[in-house]
Amino acid sequence: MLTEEFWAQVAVPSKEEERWRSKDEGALFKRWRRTPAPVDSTPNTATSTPSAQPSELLKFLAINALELSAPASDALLKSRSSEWFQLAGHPGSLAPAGPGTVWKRRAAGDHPSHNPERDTYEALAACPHMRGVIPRYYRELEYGGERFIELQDLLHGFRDPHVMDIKMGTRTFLEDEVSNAHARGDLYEKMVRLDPNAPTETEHLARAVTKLRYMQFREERSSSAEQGFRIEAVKLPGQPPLTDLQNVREPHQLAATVARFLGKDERARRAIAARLREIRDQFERSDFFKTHEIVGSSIFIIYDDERVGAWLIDFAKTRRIPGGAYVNHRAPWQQGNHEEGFLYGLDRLIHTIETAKLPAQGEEAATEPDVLR
Ligand code: I3P
Repeated sequence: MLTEEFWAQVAVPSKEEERWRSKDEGALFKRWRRTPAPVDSTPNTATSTPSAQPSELLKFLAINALELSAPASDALLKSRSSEWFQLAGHPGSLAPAGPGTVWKRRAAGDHPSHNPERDTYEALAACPHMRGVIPRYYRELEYGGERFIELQDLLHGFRDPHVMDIKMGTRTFLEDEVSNAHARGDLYEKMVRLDPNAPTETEHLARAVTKLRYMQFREERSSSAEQGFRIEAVKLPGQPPLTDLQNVREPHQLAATVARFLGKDERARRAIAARLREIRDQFERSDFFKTHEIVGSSIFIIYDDERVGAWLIDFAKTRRIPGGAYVNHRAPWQQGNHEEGFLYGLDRLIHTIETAKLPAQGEEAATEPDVLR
């Protein structure tokens, strides 16, 4: 069972947390309550029993308090800052389209002719083996002068589900960052929030760190560097998402977090492990992944009382390996080999899920609603 001491050790106050804390808890909690909405009954979930269930307010990587049957509109897009909470990823990058789809904004800095995430979705959607392990890809579109891709809303049809977002890989930055000497104040601030002693004297003086420095600091401080994955966020039914998991590093901490996600649900554990093994099999056979590095991608896992699903998401930093070289996704990274450790991490994630000790029958599952207390 997870203790408050455990969470006190791993939990880190974030801006998001400060935002929640400044609000009335009761009013905030209402944002996660269920609202019935029309449902598309043809989701491409893995080991699921599709059935027409009331939709949740919890949406694909996001939770919103808006009516989801309306098409994406100015009102929906503009209101994201006050009404949206994303479980992980760049704030404001997702908006509900609906019903059953979301729009994802093109990554900042990407040119229309260089849109790796769109290209990756298109390539994987065209592959009979890979199309089942990603959200359904519909189209690219332009709206209000910005480019989006429209994707299946993975949460559509789940009932108040358990959700976990796991960032994959031992390396979470592109190799270009190695030569990027630009030091950033925002990353320094984030670093200090996690560990005031982490910056060097020079970095303290400059009040800035490079992106490479920050990303490697995050990898080392979390489980990314050692385990090849880190849990970015967990959402349990009826509770606000837990996103302050930056210090979850050791195998026992990962196991405890996974146990909290699974509760006593052995059925979910078995179905999720089977689905992840299926994703691994498809990934290993895929020609696309032999020739591409897949940096900063996530595995997104959802289950409720009836259905289980897991998908590969986030391809903004997927790149073809230059010079026709191959990657195996398990070898250690060296500058120039483009390995990112995705499969190294997936092996360990599957092991963690298979071996996490769940609360025994009759034993109380951890129920702390707020990890920071
Ligand atoms: C961010 C996280 C993102 C990364 C972002 C980091 O750190 O690693 O994946 O975006 O870089 O700040 P944290 O999780 O600690 O908030 P990319 O994956 O797009 O590089 P950014 O600040 O340059 O957007």
